[in-house]
Amino acid sequence: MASERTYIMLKPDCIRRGLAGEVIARIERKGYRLADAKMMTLDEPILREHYAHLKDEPFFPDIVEYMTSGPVLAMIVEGENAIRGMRILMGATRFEDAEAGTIRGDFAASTRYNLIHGSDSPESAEAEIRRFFG
Ligand code: YYY
Ligand code: MG
Repeated sequence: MASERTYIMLKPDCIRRGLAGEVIARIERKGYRLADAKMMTLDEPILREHYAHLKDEPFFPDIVEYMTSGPVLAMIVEGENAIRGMRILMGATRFEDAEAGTIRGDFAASTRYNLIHGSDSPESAEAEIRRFFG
């Protein structure tokens, strides 16, 4: 399979807890490459686009509050099968389902404060890289 690019974002709790280095090390040890990275502070309009599939959920305002609470590290991660591979490395969305050995399984004790975002399909990877890197 050809090399893929996926959009990965270390969320505010990951930065605040000083876990960015640990998470990036796991990504690199897996064999993926960091193609680009930048610190950003998000605002509500970009989150309305990024989390459009959740905008009618009762917890959407909490997500916005959390995701704007501090800087994130936006990254483009590259490698063979990187989109699906990064989802496996991250672990399940619901923290109680995230297996030990995954990033969320090892470091997250909450579904909201789950450290990391990763694109869930080739279509969203393309849209998200465009959204955050232009
Ligand atoms: O792609 P992924 O992050 O694994 O899950 P999504 O279903 O896209 O949800 C995005 C984000 O929303 C999730 O990482 C945490 C938050 N969230 C939440 O706070 N409570 C839920 N019940 C579901 C999702
Ligand atoms: Mg998602």
